Amino acid sequence: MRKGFIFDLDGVITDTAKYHYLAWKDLAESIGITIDLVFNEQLKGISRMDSLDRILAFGGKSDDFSQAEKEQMAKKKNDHYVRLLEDLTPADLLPGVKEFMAQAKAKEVPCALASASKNAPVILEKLGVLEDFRYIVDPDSLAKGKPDPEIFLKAAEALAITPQEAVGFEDAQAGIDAINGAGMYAVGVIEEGPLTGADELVHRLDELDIEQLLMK
Ligand code: B16
Ligand code: MG
Repeated sequence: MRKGFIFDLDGVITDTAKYHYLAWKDLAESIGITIDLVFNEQLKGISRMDSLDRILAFGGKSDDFSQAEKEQMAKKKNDHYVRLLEDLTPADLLPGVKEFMAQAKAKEVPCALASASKNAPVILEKLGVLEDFRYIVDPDSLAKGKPDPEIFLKAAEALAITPQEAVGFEDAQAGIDAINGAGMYAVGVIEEGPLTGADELVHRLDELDIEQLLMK
């Protein structure tokens, strides 16, 4: 019997990946690295600094910058990303999210957020769903990012449920691997895939029957 839901943000609640991509693409261009949408798939669910490391490795420039320069680059990307978030509204919720969250609320299923994004609280507020989450994991409190299960385990603990009582929702492979590592039921949210290891795949959250999901 499942008792709580733990959601990823980008790709599950809203599509901020397109803004992350624009901001990273600009930053990468400024240091002579060209990234494309295929490469961008590898950045989904990955923390800001780990994303930068992957971009530098992709461009063969892993050893070209000091830690201070890397932090400056990550800040520049984030400032750009935050500007792109300014116009976010509830209309930017992914299809089916509002309906699914309303059902969870009606059935009193507690929800938590397990996002790698340090911008998550601001994004949830702009989307008008901040109140729907009982707990948001602070990514700064984590020793390891996804695919490590830590972020999902922290969320379950905060909801006072066991991992076996939790359902995790993710769009990225690193996230599905984290949910599986935590021993939770994994729902994969896909556009066109591929995503491996999920217990169930959907295109939008309101394809799910909450009663059946709670019985898993
Ligand atoms: P920030 P999620 C992740 O969100 C994004 O998928 C990933 O592209 C991003 O680098 C990461 O958040 C950190 O975001 O720079 O805003 O702290 O999928 O875990 O909700
Ligand atoms: Mg995601």
